[in-house]
Amino acid sequence: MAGQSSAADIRSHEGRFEVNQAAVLTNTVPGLLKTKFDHDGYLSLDNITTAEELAHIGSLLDPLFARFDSLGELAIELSGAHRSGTPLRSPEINQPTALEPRLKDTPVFARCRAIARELLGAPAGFLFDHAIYKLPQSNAPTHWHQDEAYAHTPIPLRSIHFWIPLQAATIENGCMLYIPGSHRRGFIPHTEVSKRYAASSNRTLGSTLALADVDETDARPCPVTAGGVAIHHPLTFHCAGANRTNEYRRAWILHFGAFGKWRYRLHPTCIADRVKRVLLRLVP
Ligand SMILES: O=C(O)CCC(=O)C(=O)O
Repeated sequence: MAGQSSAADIRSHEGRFEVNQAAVLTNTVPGLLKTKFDHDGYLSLDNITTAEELAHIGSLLDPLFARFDSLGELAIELSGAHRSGTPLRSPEINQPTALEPRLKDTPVFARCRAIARELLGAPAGFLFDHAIYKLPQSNAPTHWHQDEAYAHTPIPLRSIHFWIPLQAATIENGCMLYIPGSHRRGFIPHTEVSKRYAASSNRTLGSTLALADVDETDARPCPVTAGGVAIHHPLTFHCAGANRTNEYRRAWILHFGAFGKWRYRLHPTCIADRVKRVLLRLVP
């Protein structure tokens, strides 16, 4: 941990924590940041990046969405089947950093990794990213889920997920909503809401999953100012609203995990799983 906590850096407000943003950005209160995150399973920060950098990120992501139909299995329409030339509502591109490596050179990428290190209490490495655009008036909310439901790993995720909107995220345009403390309930089985399809084909690519019967009484909308970020634990119940505005709602999402991909390469359970898969392929 880089510094000592002070009473001035964090204040309790109606039982919830507020963290002094300047202190976070100067890296002086990682302990308090972690306390809040561990308690709620999410937090939001202002000023993690600048308007200029958001414009730069948009200039790298927008061309990918412009050629959405050429991206094959990396491009998915979350609201259902999509054929080339038909309108998109909630397009998602997986691994945009693989398609546009300059995204990894952005200061906000390094800053998220540094925050992940503090929250995990371990060296953090990049695992995955995706970007989700919601078109104006697209009526395509993201269902309640835990990110762990989408992990295809033999061991649970130990990661921190950063949701970076490229404009202010509001209730009207589809900001994230969280259930505070829900990450402490463990993993809950999900149900299939719809199939997912690769861009411009009807080839299925898994399913969109959702938590059934979420009690929304405790749900907290998490609006984020332009330049801010919403951060969550892989078990935190979350969803995002539909975009009911006349502008795009764009978000870039980064996952950093403890020990990065090395955790999966070296963990005995993962090694055993890989050996089992190889053996199963060999057996006729
Ligand atoms: O951007 C969205 O609509 C949802 C994002 C989300 O649920 C996630 O990144 O886990």
